[in-house]
Amino acid sequence: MSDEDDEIILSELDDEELVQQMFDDLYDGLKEEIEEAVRILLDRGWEPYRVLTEALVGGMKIVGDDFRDGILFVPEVLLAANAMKGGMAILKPLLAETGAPRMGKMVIGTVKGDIHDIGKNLVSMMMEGAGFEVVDLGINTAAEEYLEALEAEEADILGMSALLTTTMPYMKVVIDAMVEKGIRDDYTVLVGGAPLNEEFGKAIGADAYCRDAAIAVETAKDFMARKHNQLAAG
Ligand code: B1M
Repeated sequence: MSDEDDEIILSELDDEELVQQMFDDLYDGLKEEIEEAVRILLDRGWEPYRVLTEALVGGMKIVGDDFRDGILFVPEVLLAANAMKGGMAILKPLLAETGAPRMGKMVIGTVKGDIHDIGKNLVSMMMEGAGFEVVDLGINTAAEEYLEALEAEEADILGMSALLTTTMPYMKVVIDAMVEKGIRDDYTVLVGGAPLNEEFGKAIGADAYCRDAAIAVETAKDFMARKHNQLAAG
């Protein structure tokens, strides 16, 4: 760390400056600084969800753009991801603290061949915060692992994440395996990830494409409400 950086005292920055500084620190992969800044914003009364979306996700967008443009490379992006995870770990218990009643159970994982997990982790956190039980299968998840977990966990929802155009078709492999096994209609299938869109979700036979974590929560709630109504009617 340079002398110049030493002079920045995060707690002395106003909110706007602090968020800008967090963008820089995320970019530089400075995990401890990100953790400190998250705590400062929380102390100042920011809602955990606001810290997550405005400071962390906002900062990661800049990292993503420069990665795409060849300005940042994998090692730097890994450090940024690590710093982001440090901030997310502080927010996770707070987002889950809503005390909401159990809404349903979701099995989620990033598909086979894909190791991106930040978005998936965010979805898991937000779902837990909304009262869902989440079984996270991690990254690089094969169709058999999804299917086994759905049955073993008696889940309501399958969530799949893919960040690569080369791995998103694997979602169809999983859904086809469910169809083949005759269990497709036993679960709500939600998919998400930056390269996906609504059309893709429909084409592969998912119930819905979720653009972000907040939409995933709303969509999951809608489907659970429909399921309860059907059960009540039948
Ligand atoms: Co990767 N990477 N990466 N990467 N990486 C992307 C995805 C890329 C778009 C970068 C770019 O070129 N602009 C590009 C993909 C291009 C393409 O396919 N068209 C890319 C590439 C090429 C690669 C490698 C191939 C690079 C290489 O090795 N040459 C390699 C692939 C490795 C592999 O998976 N096999 C690779 C590796 C990596 C790192 C390991 C360095 C790191 C991942 C670290 C980690 O996740 N632990 C990384 C990162 C961090 C990124 C970017 C920069 C950021 C992704 C991220 O975390 N975003 C990404 C660029 C970008 O997306 N702009 C990029 C923040 C996160 C909050 O957003 O994941 O979109 P997102 O999740 C959102 C929504 O999409 C949605 O909700 C989330 C929250 O709102 N959502 C869901 C996501 N999943 C959901 C599931 C649901 C519902 C909603 O289920 C119900």
